[in-house]
Amino acid sequence: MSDCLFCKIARGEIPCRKVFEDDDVLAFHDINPAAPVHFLLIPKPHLNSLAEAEPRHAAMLGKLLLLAPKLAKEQGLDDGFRTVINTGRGGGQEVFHLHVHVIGGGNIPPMVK
Ligand code: DGP
Repeated sequence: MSDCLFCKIARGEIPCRKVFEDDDVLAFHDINPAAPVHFLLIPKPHLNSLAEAEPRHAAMLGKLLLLAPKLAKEQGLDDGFRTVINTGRGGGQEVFHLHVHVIGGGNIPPMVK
């Protein structure tokens, strides 16, 4: 999607503070961090949200989830971290390119009890 913000970041047209990149995915620090460490993991190919994921996306989704703990550890989050995938307007999603938030390093209260 040519006018998608995260596609532009993935193509290097908008700068970001990169955490990790390979052919399939990009991880970069969130511009508005909710905690001392807050980065986003995105697939490079455009997908609006988790609601549009299909069986053919299984490997990509698995890759994002497996990278989260690896990159969290590299960012110093030895004591744990939170992953969030906001999905759709009702889920608080603002950028409609699937992304996994990885958040930690501060006082993170439980979201659900
Ligand atoms: P969400 O509400 O789940 O769609 O979160 C979108 C996140 O994207 C939000 O935490 C702020 C972040 N964000 C928005 N624009 C930019 C940008 O241009 N650069 C970076 N690094 N992050 C951005």
